[in-house]
Amino acid sequence: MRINPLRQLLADGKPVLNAWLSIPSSYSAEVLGHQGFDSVTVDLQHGMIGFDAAIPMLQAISATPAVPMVRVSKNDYALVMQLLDAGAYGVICPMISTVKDAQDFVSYCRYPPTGQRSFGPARGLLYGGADYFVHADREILTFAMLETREAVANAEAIVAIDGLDGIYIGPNDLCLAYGKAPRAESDDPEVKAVIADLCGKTRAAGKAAGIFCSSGAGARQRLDEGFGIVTPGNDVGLLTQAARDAIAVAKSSVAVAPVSSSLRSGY
Ligand code: 3PY
Ligand code: MG
Repeated sequence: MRINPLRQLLADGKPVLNAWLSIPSSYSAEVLGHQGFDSVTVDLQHGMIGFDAAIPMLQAISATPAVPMVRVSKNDYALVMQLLDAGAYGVICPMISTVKDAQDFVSYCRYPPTGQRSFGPARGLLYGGADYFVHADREILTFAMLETREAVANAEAIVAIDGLDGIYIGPNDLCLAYGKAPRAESDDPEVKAVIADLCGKTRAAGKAAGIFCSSGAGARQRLDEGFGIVTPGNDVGLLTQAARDAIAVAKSSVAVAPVSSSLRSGY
């Protein structure tokens, strides 16, 4: 089976940069997959993406060096399995608040006797290889999103669960849980302390600590704080910022540095 390079990067303490797709386009997926990200996540929770749109996106990512991942819309047996069968090599599951939530999620991703994943790997076989079934439990990564007060209270027990590879903090929902305005990089001392505590507990358990960020600078800051897997903004955020920057530069009368040669064509 094709190995999952993220597992090694995380084990070696090397930073993992994970792109995040909310535009339902195989072309966007392919473009981002070629930009140097270690993985590309198709977001079925807040992205404008359903299962049928996710399939060509996973196919497109498969044709790039990046590892195809998904964020599911909820902790759902059928949906998690369908996306694994569609070739996802990692699953990020939102709103995991209890040990039972996390155990259920992990069990959907693992074949019996460890879990309750049903057999029918479809695209998983094409992407992973003929021996997919033998090694899938080893290669497929599971990340629980901790983003509620209940999750914070249960964090130590959740990160200790066998088969859970790591957490992926949803900082916006975490802000809401503490009565604060949603911000990926909130300055609120209480939210900052909770995020640092979750990161520390996850690392102490030998698991990967991931977090959603709003920009490259935000991602850099999180890596410096000890996170191992970060998302430097989603596709819409990157596109929006790039468009605004381009407009601002075009309107300014100040001479600017030339764009890099690979971008000169405009593509
Ligand atoms: C959050 O910040 O809550 C997320 O789930 C990121 O998408
Ligand atoms: Mg969230």
